[in-house]
Amino acid sequence: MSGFNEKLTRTKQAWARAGRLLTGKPDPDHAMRLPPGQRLVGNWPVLDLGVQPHVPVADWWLTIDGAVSCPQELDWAAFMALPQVEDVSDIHCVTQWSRYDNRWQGVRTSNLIALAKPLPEAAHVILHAHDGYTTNLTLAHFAEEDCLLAHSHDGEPLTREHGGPARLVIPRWYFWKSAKWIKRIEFSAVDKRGFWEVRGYHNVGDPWLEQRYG
Ligand SMILES: Nc1nc2c(c(=O)[nH]1)N[C@H]1C(S)=C(S)[C@@H](COP(=O)(O)O)O[C@H]1N2
Ligand SMILES: [Mo]
Repeated sequence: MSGFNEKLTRTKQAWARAGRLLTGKPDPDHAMRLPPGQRLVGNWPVLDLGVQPHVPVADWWLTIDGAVSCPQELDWAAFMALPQVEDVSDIHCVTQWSRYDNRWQGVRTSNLIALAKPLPEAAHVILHAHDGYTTNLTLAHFAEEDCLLAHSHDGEPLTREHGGPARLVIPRWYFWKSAKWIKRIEFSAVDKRGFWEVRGYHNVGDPWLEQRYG
């Protein structure tokens, strides 16, 4: 992969090594709405690797493959023909900003899972994006009912900077798990650490336990 901002990546990798931003106390009971070490923002920051792929819906394809019995190739029309839902959730970014009440529209990941029919050994999911970004999570976490493949936010099509035309929304984990510009969902028997996970970020990323790094 190439084209991403090497300097920015190295800086964040160094922060992970130094344990920077580890400031709060774990709150596994969610006694507060704001996870430890986070601050609430009113705007919506944009985070990427220094490239924002342009993917017209006419050229959009989603591959669902790996350890599944029914691999899928969905074009935009097929994706939009799936049952549509709305879900409101909070964003918690590892760089310490949180944003409440994000109203997402899209298709539940459970719906995509039902289409692809993972094999019994499929315990992990790896998300692949058009900018070369990857991130990994367990199938159980990917399947939570608040996880969406979203095409809209507040009723408006997702902008390019926020991952349009379609991105994952995985609200229970730090937002680096929510891959923008998604092109492939790979099911796997074995775990494969993603872009930030191999650069010092935590493999799980629970904001309530402050699993930023490790
Ligand atoms: N494809 C891709 N997805 C990505 C990223 C990225 O660099 N590339 N950054 C992640 C990180 S670290 C965060 S916090 C969120 C940011 O989403 P936003 O820009 O819509 O706020 O996207 C995540 N998904
Ligand atoms: Mo992030």
